Amino acid sequence: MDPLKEKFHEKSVAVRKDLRSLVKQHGSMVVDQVVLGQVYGGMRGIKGMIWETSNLDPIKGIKFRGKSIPELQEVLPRLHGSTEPVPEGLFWLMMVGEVPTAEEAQWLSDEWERRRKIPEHTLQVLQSLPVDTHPMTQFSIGVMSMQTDSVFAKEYFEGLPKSDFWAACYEDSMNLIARLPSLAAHIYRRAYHSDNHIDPDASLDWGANFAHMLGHDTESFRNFMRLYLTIHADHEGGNASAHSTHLVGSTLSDAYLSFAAGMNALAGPLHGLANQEVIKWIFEMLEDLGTEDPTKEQIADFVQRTLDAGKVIPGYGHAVLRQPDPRFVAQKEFAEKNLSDSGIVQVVWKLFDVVPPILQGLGKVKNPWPNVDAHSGAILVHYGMKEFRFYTVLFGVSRALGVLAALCWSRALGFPLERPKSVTSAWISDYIEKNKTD
Ligand code: CMX
Repeated sequence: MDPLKEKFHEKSVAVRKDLRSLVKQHGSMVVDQVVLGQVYGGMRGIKGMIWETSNLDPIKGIKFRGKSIPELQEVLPRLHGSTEPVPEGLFWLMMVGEVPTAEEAQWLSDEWERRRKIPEHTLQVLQSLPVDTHPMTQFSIGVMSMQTDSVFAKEYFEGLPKSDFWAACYEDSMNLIARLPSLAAHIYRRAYHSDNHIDPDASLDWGANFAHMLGHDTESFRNFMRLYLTIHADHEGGNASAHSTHLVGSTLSDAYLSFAAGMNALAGPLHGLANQEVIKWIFEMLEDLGTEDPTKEQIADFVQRTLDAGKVIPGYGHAVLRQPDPRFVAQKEFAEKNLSDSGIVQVVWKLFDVVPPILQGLGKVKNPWPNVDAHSGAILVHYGMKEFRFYTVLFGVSRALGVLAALCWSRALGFPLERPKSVTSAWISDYIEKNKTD
């Protein structure tokens, strides 16, 4: 057994044992109450699932195994002289709750390189699609096409006992994560660089090799990719991509099927697609205003016109957060250090000053602050990666780390089929009638 698998098994067996007695002892304890507004309001805030890998606080933002993004930047290993920690370290942390050593992160990097090759038929499937098929659609189809290699699906068919589900899920998750940068880079180079592909460099870590295969191969961009792939990885379990992966996974669909479901959720404009929408909207604004360097007054006018047209301001607002997203802040700090003279980045910073008071003024937006998607596009444009329809795929590659680590935990802890209760509006009316207090 490989070292991560062994450690994961040891940790998860211990947690599973504790959990059994915990549920036995306290299974009927009330942990939440649900009000009608939540039933009609997208189930916001209802505590109804377990997600071991990360937790989201409305004010402090995301913590991965209890560690904030600045703390991760302190403790996670760097490889090959990188200025940013490598995502391998975060995956290890999410899997076993321990910060890996540089040697352990390097082992994982080598392991993903060993598992990296995507099947030939996946390339053929992609080739059969119109080249302008949205990259997220291609990504999801590409992931689905690799399901032929699912260890879980094969072993389940052959009668795998429940106690070994976790091990097959681990193999699928490791293989899938290892392959995603190659799949994504293939989609990118096919769509935007005349099918001219770049061979991987086996000596590089996962994020740097991805930058290399995309063809934006400076040391600075490699570092941005390492940061990007780390901070987008997980955002607790209730967000749409995580929850979709979890829900589909709870039917014992394998990691490929479950992750593809999550990617289809990420492709929605209220979720991950917002990163493409942000930069598209910024470009429209610059064109409309006829300048690359708009004043704050000009920006405020365009923001107001967007709202008057009945649209949302992409990159702003969040279902849980009530402060600027620490993932936005991490990217801002990276940009301040590495590309503070970039014009497009400065537009993002002006938006940060202008948009929140306008949204606050509407009196209905619960969080007027920027989310993760408000910043990334401008940095990518600065590095020459201007094909914004591709941006959500980058998010998807990163999101695999969190949702697949969590899927391994769900299998190891033996979580059951997810099946919440729905009611009809007629039931609600009846319930109100019966429970009137006056
Ligand atoms: N611009 C304009 N109006 C906004 C807004 C924004 N950025 N954010 C919220 N609102 C509006 C909502 O549309 C809603 O209006 P109605 O009552 O008229 O329908 C009202 O404010 C209340 O919404 P909320 O409770 O503050 O926000 P929700 O939890 O319902 O939605 C989110 C959260 C992210 C979907 C929403 O803020 C939004 O649409 N933002 C823009 C899209 C975006 O950036 N999405 C990316 C989120 C991060 C990610 O998942 O990647």
